[in-house]
Amino acid sequence: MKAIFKTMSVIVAVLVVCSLAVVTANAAGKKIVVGFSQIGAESAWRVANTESIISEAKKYPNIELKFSDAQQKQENQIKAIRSFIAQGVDVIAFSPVVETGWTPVLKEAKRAGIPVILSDRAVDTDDDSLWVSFMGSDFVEEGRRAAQWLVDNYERLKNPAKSMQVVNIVELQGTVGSAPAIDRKVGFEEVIVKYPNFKIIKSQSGDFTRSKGKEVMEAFMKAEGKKIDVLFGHNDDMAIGAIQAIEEFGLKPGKDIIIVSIDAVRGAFEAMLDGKLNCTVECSPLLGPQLFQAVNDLMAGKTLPRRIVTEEGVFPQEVAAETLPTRKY
Ligand code: GZL
Repeated sequence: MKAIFKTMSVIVAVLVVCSLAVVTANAAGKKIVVGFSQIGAESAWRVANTESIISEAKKYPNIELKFSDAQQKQENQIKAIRSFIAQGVDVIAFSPVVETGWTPVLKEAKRAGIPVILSDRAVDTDDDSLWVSFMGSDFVEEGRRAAQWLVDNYERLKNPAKSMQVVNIVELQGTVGSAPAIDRKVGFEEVIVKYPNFKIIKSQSGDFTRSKGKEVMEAFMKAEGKKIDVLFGHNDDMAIGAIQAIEEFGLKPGKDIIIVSIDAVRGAFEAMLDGKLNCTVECSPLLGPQLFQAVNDLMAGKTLPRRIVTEEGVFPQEVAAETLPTRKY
């Protein structure tokens, strides 16, 4: 009899301690812990994206952000996600550097009962239950917009007589295997194919960085030189690097070679004001507000939309001066 009483009193004591712990935690306002794996700092866009996420998290006293920078390496992102799982965070969010290779680690997050939000870029997995929402731009549409601006404006910008001849385009692609690089190319070619005189004569990855964009453009100039009529850059940073290569070759960027790129970062507006870039298609990095609104909604038991698309515009050189003062990144 005594033994039973003793056991019961131990169980009661444990229950009291646990419920006190829960009360203390709630009373102390247990924070929502968010683990965010960022790709790196490869471009001005990425730096602005990081700033948006970190500054927005600070606006929520109920949120603790664990932030990790992967230096553009998928293995570092996978390590970070595993670490977030081990720490028992409440939500994992990440911008996947490439589309594939995520299923195993996302299954581990699912087994741990941790919801995953995709920020900026999508993943290619056959199990859509592995993530709850994807927020970011429509990269295919961005590619379409770049090409449509080009075919609508090329004749006005270049020697009209040339407009009836073949227009030679070189393309600086983003990071190989990344959603923006794959989709922007798809969208651009979807439009260009309707205009047979526009031809992509060279296409190579500049990995979304200024330095690589310059290096690849130097190779394009060496191979094709004055044959090049247009540069399509998958982001502004590579286009800005390419501008240096064009000038060092002795040609005028924005005049001898028409340049259209994507992101609409401050550097692109400055290059347009210098007459060296002709158009930038907006891709907003300011995802922090959407992300933490989604986190709070998720933790309040709401169902998130599977897809949250960012609204964006197109900025040609002629609007650069009036637009630049209004830009937030
Ligand atoms: C697009 C983003 C891309 C930007 C690049 O949403 O993933 O990555 O276009 C950045 O500038 O490096």
